[in-house]
Amino acid sequence: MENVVIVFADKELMEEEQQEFVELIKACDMDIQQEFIQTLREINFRTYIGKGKCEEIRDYLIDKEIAHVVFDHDLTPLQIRNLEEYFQVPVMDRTELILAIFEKRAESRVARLQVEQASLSKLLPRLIGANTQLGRQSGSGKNKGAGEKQLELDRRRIKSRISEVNRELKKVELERMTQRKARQKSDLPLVSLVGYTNAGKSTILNRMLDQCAGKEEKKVLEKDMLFATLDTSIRQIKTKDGDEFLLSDTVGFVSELPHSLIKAFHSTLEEVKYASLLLQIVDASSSQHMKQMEITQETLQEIGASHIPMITVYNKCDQCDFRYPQVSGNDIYMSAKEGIGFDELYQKIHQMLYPNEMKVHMLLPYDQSKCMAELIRKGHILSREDDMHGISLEILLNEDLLKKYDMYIKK
Ligand SMILES: Nc1nc2c(ncn2[C@@H]2O[C@H](COP(=O)(O)OP(=O)(O)OP(=O)(O)O)[C@@H](O)[C@H]2O)c(=O)[nH]1
Ligand SMILES: [Mg+2]
Repeated sequence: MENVVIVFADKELMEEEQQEFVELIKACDMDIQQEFIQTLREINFRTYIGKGKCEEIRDYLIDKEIAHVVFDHDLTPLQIRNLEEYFQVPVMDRTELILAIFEKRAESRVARLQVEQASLSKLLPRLIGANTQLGRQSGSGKNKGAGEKQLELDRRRIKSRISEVNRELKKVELERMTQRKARQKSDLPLVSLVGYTNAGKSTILNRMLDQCAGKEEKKVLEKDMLFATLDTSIRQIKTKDGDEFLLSDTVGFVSELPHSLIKAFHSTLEEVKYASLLLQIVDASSSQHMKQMEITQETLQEIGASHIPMITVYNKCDQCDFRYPQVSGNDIYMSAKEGIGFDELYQKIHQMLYPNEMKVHMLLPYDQSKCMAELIRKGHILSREDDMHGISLEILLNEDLLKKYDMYIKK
């Protein structure tokens, strides 16, 4: 664990935002030694915070073992450099903190490449800025200083690594496109879990797998920490009513998710665009859930998925006052942890995936019983009775099936 000092500085200081920042710090295995808070009247373009606060922090840092000074805000390369020079301790801004968490968590090759791409793009402008300043110190022109040469080398290396990583990521996108085409052929609809980090997306996927029985090895990581999931996993779900669909779990959203990260995680987030239905998972027990829903909406817009039909799942109702299980329009109130509300969720998923279905009564003669296979697969049987006349069904049918089996429908 690293010892760090944190700095909150903003025009308005919101307690919940500070709390979220502390969670991010914890997620990065950092131990907070001291907090500094400043309400900013105006931003100092050289150091972001004011001169007095800078002095206070520098005095605190003397003779202490502090690995980083972390700001709950993004800083310009110039501000970072000035602050580092002044404190003589490395400075991290919010984007770098989130990147550091992602770096710790990234396990799959794709996640690693994406994190590397984002870190390098963040690093490059810092080196470019450094050059102009060093250039002045070491005398520019023909006799470049050693420091400057080194910087130019670093910069070139970084640029070539960025192109390499980009090429790798392009390959991944192609692979994913091929997989996507194969999936589309399988004819199963894709449902995507989206929402703020730590809302319970992975838990919901795992509980649904439980209900498909015996798929322990297919489970994904669910954990009480920010950004437990960093890559997209897709699993096949079969409900007890016989519905089958693919369910994808992906990286959670967070406020001010750095743009560079959204760009770098393009191939992961892109999967969401191909879903027929989104399940927005909300941590209903968080006092911030309205704000978190707004952020989810904005992020969906940014990745081009805001037009996809959506069910809003208010999860963790066991920890707050909402009545559950409860369905209200396209909203579901449930508790994934207690396993309550899943039947309601499955029904809603079915309705949303097959909006043009109609409930009908059918009488299928026994000599037509081979049609049952298709009706079981594509229809949604609510009740079945076999008697001397044939098979009586109460069933939901889509438009195609309604036409095809019209002669057996009781009018
Ligand atoms: N009390 C309660 N806790 C829950 C419920 N659902 C999930 N959790 C807990 O919330 C924490 C986060 O769950 P995850 O499923 O990992 O959340 P996630 O949305 O996948 O998070 P990221 O992968 O970080 O985006 C875990 O500790 C879960 O046990 C619930 O219905 N009630
Ligand atoms: Mg997760």
